[in-house]
Amino acid sequence: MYTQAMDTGPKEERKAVRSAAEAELEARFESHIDEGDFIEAKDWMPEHYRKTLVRQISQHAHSEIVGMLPEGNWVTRAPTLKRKAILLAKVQDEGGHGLYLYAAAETLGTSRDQMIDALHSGRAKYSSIFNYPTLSWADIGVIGWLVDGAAIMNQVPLTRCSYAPYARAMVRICREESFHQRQGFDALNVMMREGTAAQKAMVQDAVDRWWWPSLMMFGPPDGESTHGAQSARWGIKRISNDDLRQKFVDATTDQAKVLGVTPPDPLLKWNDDRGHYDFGPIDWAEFWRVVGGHGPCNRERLDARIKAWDDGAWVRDAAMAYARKQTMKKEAA
Ligand code: BYC
Repeated sequence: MYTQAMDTGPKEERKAVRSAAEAELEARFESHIDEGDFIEAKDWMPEHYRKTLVRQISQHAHSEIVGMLPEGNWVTRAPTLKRKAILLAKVQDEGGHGLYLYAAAETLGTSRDQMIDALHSGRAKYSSIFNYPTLSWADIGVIGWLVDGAAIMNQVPLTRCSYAPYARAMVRICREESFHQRQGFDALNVMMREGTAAQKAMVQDAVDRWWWPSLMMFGPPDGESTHGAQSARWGIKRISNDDLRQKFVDATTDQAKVLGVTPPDPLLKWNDDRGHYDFGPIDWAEFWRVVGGHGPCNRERLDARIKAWDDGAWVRDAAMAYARKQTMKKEAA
């Protein structure tokens, strides 16, 4: 007699067998994580770990390529040939970082087209920092010093991230980012040492506008971080949002003294007991407004990316046609 009960028996057994096998795989994965081992693309991983990585790595990739836009605005207006060559190389590096990161995310089974579509449709995020305008040449120096400085602080721990393809991409990216930070500091240092009073004021104005948004780059406070605890458990994030932010404030406050600029925070003060600088409250309402798409340049940035994607369609088509032709030639030979 054919009954549903008979039908479900073997299925239930298969499910039980599968979940026992999965439980074993999960236990092995957890013990790799506990021992601090790296997870490779072909290793078994829980679906939530995969999704967390795709989210973070693709958002990181989007940040790199959207991050090319505010700096790209100044390539034609760099004050000297030397500064123009440096800026061109830096913007090109950011494009390269985006490509390593898209490639790392692709190893998790998500296609480049899916990631780009998520960016263009507003489903994926990119760093809040790139929704602010670059109003003067000093902004380019400050992006190098503060924005790349914050990026390095956040990204050095990612070279030890448990997912090996991401960790490997980060090693190369961090080497380049440290040059980016140095060139920004150097450009500001020249203006502060040899510049006119107007140039020095331009640097201070840029610091005033970029200081707080740079502190926001590390994400919401630990108590409000949705993914922080789980990502720490999995060895994706090695240092929490607030701890990284504090390290950044400590390092840059001393660098600001060397430069001769003043961070726009009256509460910024060394605390002997803590062994850190205390700093004032961050405007988290502004952060969430920007993350939610309502920053000064969100629309402009997204429109520029979508236009670049549409305008470049013929290049992608031509490259694919060429690759197909090469394959056909090889097969015919
Ligand atoms: N902007 O649970 P949380 C660069 C979102 S590139 C926007 O703490 P998580 C450079 C977060 O996504 C710099 N959104 O998240 C390039 C989450 O929302 P969803 C980029 C942010 O992932 C060119 C929600 O808030 N660096 O430096 O555990 C030129 C709750 O947050 C932001 C990276 O991407 C933000 N700032 O921690 C120059 C580094 N912060 O996704 C320079 C890799 C948080 O649930 N990423 N959110 O919708 C990370 O390390 C982590 O993803 C973060 C956030 C620390 C950023």
